Amino acid sequence: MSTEKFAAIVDDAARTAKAIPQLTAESPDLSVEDAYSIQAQSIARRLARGEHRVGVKMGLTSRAKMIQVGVDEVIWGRLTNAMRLEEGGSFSRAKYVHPRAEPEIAFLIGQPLSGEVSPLEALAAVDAVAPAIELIDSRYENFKFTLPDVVADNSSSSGFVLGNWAPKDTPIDNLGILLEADGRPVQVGSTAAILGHPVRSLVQAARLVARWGEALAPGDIVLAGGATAAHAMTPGMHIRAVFQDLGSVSIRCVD
Ligand code: OOG
Ligand code: MG
Repeated sequence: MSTEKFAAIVDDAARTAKAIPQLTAESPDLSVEDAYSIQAQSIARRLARGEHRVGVKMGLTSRAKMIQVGVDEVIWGRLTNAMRLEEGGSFSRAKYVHPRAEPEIAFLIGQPLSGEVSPLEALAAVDAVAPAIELIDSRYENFKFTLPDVVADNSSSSGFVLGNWAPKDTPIDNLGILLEADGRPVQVGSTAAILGHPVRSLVQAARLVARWGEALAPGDIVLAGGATAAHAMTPGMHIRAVFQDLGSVSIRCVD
């Protein structure tokens, strides 16, 4: 099947919140290269509907995440304005297949960044950092996929919530994180779980976007990847991520 047809399949699945079989079930030879092209074409469909690109998300940048989904390679996906959810607001469970929330660090890019850069160069391009929750929603049945499947599905990206921006020189190398569901702790971790330091995720983001002919631009948001395993959301559930020194960010799941 053509990458264009696959792009329509993943895009329709996301748009209608209907689970689909893995693309690799039908095309076992699907390469990661093909998968990124499917992702780009599926995002082009969103842009054609009026959404616009606001940044990128990194995925599988911590051991906890790799183990949870059984894929151990760093991946990336694109963020659009339609994926941004209001901090302290709510989202409808019906619009997602099986949403999960994970605590992340967000970077606000101030200077263009692309290609091979050092952690110091990456940090120099940052304007601010914020606590964040990413809402991931694999479009595949049972949240099961291979590397090409998840890449084609925009790396499960479906929503994100940003807390308050903090100055770029706020240390973020080893901040304690608590993820609460309805006030009870469900995950505990540290920003150090993100490749040893979240800035390393930004270094990878610069490298990976360049590999696919893109760059990080001023105003872009970069999500560094989940620091803990993700937590499944059910209607009524209130999820809050509390970050040492950075504050907290929350959202509620409704019917
Ligand atoms: C893949 C996306 C991973 C992260 O932060 O590691 C991701 C998935 O878990 O469905 O967003
Ligand atoms: Mg994530």
